[in-house]
Order: sequence, then C-alpha cells, then structure tokens
Amino acid sequence: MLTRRELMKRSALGGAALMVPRAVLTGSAFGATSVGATLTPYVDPMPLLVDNAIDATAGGKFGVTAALVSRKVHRDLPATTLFGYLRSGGPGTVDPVASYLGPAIVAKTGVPITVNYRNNLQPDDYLRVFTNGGSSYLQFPQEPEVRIMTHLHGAFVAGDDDGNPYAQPDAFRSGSTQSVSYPNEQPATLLWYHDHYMGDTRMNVVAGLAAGYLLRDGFDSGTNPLLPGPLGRYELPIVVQDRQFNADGSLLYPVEDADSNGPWIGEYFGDTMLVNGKVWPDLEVEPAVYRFRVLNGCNARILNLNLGAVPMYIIGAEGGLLPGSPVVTDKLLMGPAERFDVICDFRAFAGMTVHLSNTNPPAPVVTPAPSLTQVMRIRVKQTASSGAPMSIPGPGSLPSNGELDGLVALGPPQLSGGAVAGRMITLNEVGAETPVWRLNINGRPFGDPSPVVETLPWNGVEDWYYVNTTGDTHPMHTHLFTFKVMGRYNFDAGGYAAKYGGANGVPQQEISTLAPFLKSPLIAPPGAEVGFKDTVKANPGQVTVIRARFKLPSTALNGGKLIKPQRYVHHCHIVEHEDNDMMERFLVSG
Ligand SMILES: [Cu+2]
Repeated sequence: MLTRRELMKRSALGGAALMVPRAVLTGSAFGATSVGATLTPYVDPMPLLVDNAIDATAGGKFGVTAALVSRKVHRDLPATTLFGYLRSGGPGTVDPVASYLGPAIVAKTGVPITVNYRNNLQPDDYLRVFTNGGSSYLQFPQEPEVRIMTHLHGAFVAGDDDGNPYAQPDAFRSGSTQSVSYPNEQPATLLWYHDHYMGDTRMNVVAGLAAGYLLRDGFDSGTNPLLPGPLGRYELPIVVQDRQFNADGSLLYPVEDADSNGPWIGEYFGDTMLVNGKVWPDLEVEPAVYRFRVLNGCNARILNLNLGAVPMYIIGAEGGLLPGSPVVTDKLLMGPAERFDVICDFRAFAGMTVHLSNTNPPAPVVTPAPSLTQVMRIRVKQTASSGAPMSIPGPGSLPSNGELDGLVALGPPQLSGGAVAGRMITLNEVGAETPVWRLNINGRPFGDPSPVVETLPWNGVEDWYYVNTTGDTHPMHTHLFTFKVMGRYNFDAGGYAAKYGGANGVPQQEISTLAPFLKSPLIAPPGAEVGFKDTVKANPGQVTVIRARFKLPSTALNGGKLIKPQRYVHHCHIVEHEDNDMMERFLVSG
C-alpha cells in the first residue's frame, strides 16, 4: 500500500525549469518569482475580521462553504485566487469582505451548535490557485479533485465531529457536506478551523482554508470590563501567516525537484507576512488598552513577535485564560497553531508609531526559516475615545483553574514510574536532504499498513515524553485534549538514537530508558506556558513532557457510557510535516 505521500511523489509532473531546489527553499532566497521584496509595506488597513463573523452564541445550525475566492492581499498586487470558507446562503460565492480568511464563528460555552461544511471546490481548482505565474506545475492525476476535511483546532469534540484522518480517512469530496456537532463543553478561548485532509493539508491551508472560532463563557463574556472589548474595536484577532506571491498576484508555493523530494518541500516559508489576510498591514489604535487574540497561522514558521516598547501581558493561550495572573512579556514565541491572548498597553504612546515585528526564535528553538522581520505598523492616535479600556487585569484577577491544579498535584514526572503513567512519543526524520526524506512518530509512518494506534484510557492521566531526535523544533498538537506543559529535559539525542534507533528512527521505548541520556534536571516551562495548551514546541536536544487527562465530551457518550471508542490523531503542526507522516492515531476507550 502506497502512502499518500508516495502517491503524490509518483504523480508529480512539471517542467524542471519551474522546480525550485531545496537549497533555495531553506536558504535566504525564495522561489524565483516571489515579489515580496518589491511590495511597499503598511499601505493596507488590517482587516478586523468581524464584518462577516457568525454569531452562534445562541446555538443553532450554521453553514460554511469552501469555494474558490478572489481577494486583494496587497494594494499593488492583482487579486489572488484562493480557497475560502464562505458563509453559506450569502449572495453568490464571494462574501464582500477584505480578507480571504473565513467567517469567524463566535460561540458560547455550554451552548452546542451544528456546522455544515460544504465542499464546493471543483476538480481543477488546485490548478487555478497554484499556477506559478501562469504555468501549471502541480497536477494530481491520481485524484483530480479537491477533497477537504475541516478540523476545529483545540475543540473538545467526539472523534466523528473532529475532522481527522483516522476517523474519516476519505475526507469530503466536491459536492459533499461534513456535518459536525460542537458541544462547546470547554472554557472560553480562541480556537480555529482549518483543513485537515491527510496529504493535501499543506495545499488546502496555504490556499486559504482557515478561520477563527471564538468561544465565550461566563467570565470571558465579551462584556466583562476586566477584559478589553468590544470585539473588533479594542479586542482584535491577529492572524499571522507568511506567504509568497507571483507578480500576477497568484500564490507561490515552490516545489522541489522530482529527483530529490519533488513535489514535496520540507517546510513552506514566505517572504511576506500577512495579518488577517493583508500583506504587512497598517492598524490605527487609540492610546488605550487592547486585547490581541494572536494566532500563528503559518504553515511552518515559528514566530517570535514583539511590539517594541509597548507593554504586553499574556492572559491566555490555547486552552483558555492563564490561571490567576497575567504574565508580563516582551516576546510572543509561537509555533504554528499556537495562540496567545495578550493585553497590549498603548496608553503611553499617543501620537507615536510602533511596529509589530518578528525576530528569529532563540535557542533551544531551532528552525530553518529565513528571517522575516516586518509584520505590521501600528499608529497610535493622539486621544482615546471616552469609555476606551484603560486598565490592565491585575495579579490574581484571572480565574483559578482547578483541573490544572489537580494535574500539578499529582507531582513531578517520574521516569522510573510513579503516580502518573508515562508514554514516549519519538519524533524522527529519516533520509534528510535525500529523495527518501520522510518523517514519522515512534518509528512508524502514518501510512503504515499496520499503523500505530495509541490506546488511551478514558479519564486516565498520562505524562507524554516527546523525544525529539531531529534537528528542528516541532510544534506538537494533540486533538481532543489540552495539556499542562510539565517541563523539558536537555538530553543526548545522538547517543539515544545510536542506542535505540533503526532504519525508521527511534521506535517507542520505555520511559526509563531516557534516564542515562538526560543532561539536566526537569526545566520548568516559561510563564507563557503555565496554562492549558494544545500545541507545544518540542525542541531538538530536549525531551518535552506534557500531562493530560483524557476526558470525553457528552457527544461521545450515551447514558454516561462510551458510544464507541473515539478516534483522533496527534501530530506536528508544521503542515508539511503532518502531510509527510509526522502524525499518529490514538483511540480513547473505556
Ligand atoms: Cu514537525
């Protein structure tokens, strides 16, 4: 049985002149025709992403249609043809909005909703998006169609509602509809929905299939005076994505030479940065206090954002608000899919211009991304409107979190076995820089004929040890559950791989095998990681330990009993990596 990756490799067509060698992709240069360097920054206003939001706070049924769209991403570029999520039932197929990002769904904890995602993308639509300046270079003769599957990232949902390639490997063909129930049985936070069709995720996501899902609850109600609002005025979604474009406005996604990995590339990095769908936009704020809901929506880039001298206070991450107190920071270090809920204090900057900028991530994070510094310009007005938010949430003003406290109370991770069971997750890269390059988890590719299925006990608690044997940081994402980052050990990855590795990297081992290779005690996570998360940076030369309880939502149960074992995946969120088998199945059963 061929994996999806191998099918793709066999089906790759295209002229050699249009191929871009890996050296170019991972060096400082980009695809030959990318026009990032020629575009003037800060000429387009940042879209606020509220004009097409779907208010689902009262519950009900909602429709979202995936279809071809045309959007201006920069003043001086012709419109770009992209995939978009559109509100179903609107006039035509194009919502009259500034951004290609789909409609943000605003929902409420405890109020279930149903969403029907319809696939209106047509067989040739890949070739309309990935044209490389007029010459089609991507072809899909094995499957001449655009299949999609929408995953609500960070959602606590039943396996069949999750949108994952274990529960629904065939995904959804053109003309079909994926109908899902979201029970919203989790704390308020920013989730996001995006494509998750195994093997094509990187194409579908870079083409535009992504949008926000904002969950409110009794505390984070949208009107709590402790937290700046309202949405779209003082509470702003900030979705950051790097991309490349051709001079005709078309999206540029380079591919590798067929003799190496073609068409696969290791990671996609852009030479332009988009915020909410515009290249290097401009934002006007008041000298007041803002709440930025920041999402790293890049395919592969690890962001390290700063606001210059503007004070920032992290109040939340993927799993909701941080417990107790805001965390003062001057940087937002975020792997793909990570989110930060940040209070930004512009009160002392009246009349000034500041910038949201990006710098290379510091060690122990390792990434091959070329530098990309500019993100957005922010102009601060002279005066604030009456009633503008003027206070920072103080120490102890955020709710405590009993579940988090309960996990911590179980004590530190015990490599030799203790109160909490341990499970090793090894991250492997095989044949780097060669035609057989591939990735896997626990030494087995996702497409393996007898795939690894991790069986997790319903309501059980485990420590997962991500053992990174590769040279790069991988943002590891778990479906279904959020987790507490327990810490990281420095360790001798080379020595461990030499002892336990094989042709496919290091297979899963007993946790106790790690002890002789550790080079540090457990290093506590930084303040930004004190809350529940769904994505964690697993750095090279480290073992990253997370702890979770495997609860299930009511939609997976009937009369308090499991309807059936629930199917999910966990994976690296560098989408080129997840498409290349850095993903594993897991089952939650009672
Ligand atoms: Cu990865």
